[in-house]
Amino acid sequence: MRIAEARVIVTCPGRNFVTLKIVTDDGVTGVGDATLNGRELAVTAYLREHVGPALIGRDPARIEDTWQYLYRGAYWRRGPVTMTAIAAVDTALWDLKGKVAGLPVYQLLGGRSRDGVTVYGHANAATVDEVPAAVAVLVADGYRAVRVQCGIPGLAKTYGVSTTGDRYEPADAAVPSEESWSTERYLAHVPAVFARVRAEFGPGLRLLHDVHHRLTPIEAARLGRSLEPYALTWMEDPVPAELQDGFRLIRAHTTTPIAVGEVFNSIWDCEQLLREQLIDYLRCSVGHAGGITHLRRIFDLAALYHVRSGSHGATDLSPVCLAAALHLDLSIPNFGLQEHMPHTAETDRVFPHAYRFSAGLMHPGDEPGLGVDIDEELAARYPYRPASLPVNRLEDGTLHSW
Ligand code: KDG
Ligand code: MG
Repeated sequence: MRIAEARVIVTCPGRNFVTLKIVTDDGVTGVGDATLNGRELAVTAYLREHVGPALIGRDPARIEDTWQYLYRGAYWRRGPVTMTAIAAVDTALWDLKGKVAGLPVYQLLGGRSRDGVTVYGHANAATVDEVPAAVAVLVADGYRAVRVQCGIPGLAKTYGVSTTGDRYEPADAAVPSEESWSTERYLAHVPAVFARVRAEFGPGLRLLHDVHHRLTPIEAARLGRSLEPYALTWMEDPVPAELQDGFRLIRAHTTTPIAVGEVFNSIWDCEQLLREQLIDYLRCSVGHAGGITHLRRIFDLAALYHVRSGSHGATDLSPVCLAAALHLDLSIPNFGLQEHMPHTAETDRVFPHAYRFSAGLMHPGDEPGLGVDIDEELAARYPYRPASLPVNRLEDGTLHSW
């Protein structure tokens, strides 16, 4: 069996997704997610122009060798575009191998380590008074873990909080829109949000919060300490993670657990944070961190340092990525939590899938491979629409960190 075609499909059923479909000479197919939010066409070109032609004629069973060929063989290593493209190839080859074997991918990874994958949902509200109702919706749906984001008094818009009442979709304009930020207003406000949620929902509900890389280490230390009474499961992306020594400062001041990794794309982004035990959850995704092969290697390293997985699963990761994440989540020993933002009905129709949600848990299903596909005819009805994530400025106009 040989790879005969590597097809890149770009579609926008409500938001943009890029999918790689690998087809063998005897007609077996595998799919991988190649979506990089706001940079979709860069990965599309990388796959179409550079990676796809090199795949033709290769043995699809040689997943590890193909990974090494695309990573070591490219000379230009790492980076989000390269690693998303490699991830798409790797994921598609695991899907294909599962179909050839007649087994779901989680069986190829060693089988189930748990009954289901605990997922967390998103509760977003404009004001503290509206937060309990937003959390209650998720609790009623069965979620046992909830990420809480709230509008900040004095700021017109807060990233992660919908202003329309619709589901939150951050990539909103062809040229990035601009939002404003105030660390002072934010730090003064957040503890009251969690005080309210804990008071209303008690100690049993797992609570999470995403800082979106906006603080300095000492500000993050202060936030973590102020949230300690509310026993969060994690404080996510408290600071931009280029300066990893900075996490020592946060760690020295607070016992609020730290989750990091959604913008990481290689094991080398994680290595110092793991080795120095500076984080508690690692949130890399199959789609952006080199696929199932590389992410499993990253999580194995994390396990040595008591760090659990908490993979990124926002709606800009396609159902193909979510399916792949669920197979990995089900099999690894150090699973922590999986993010789950349900896709729109339009997206779900374009990507028919076997995975399901019930009582706070997800399961990837038992179809051979990943149990997800792309309906190419339907996908063709949704042409690409340029959309970007917003940028962020302080109230005096200074461009600020994500
Ligand atoms: O593309 C960026 C989004 O996926 C990201 O902003 C969402 O932070 C996010 C999260 O934790 O889901
Ligand atoms: Mg995040």
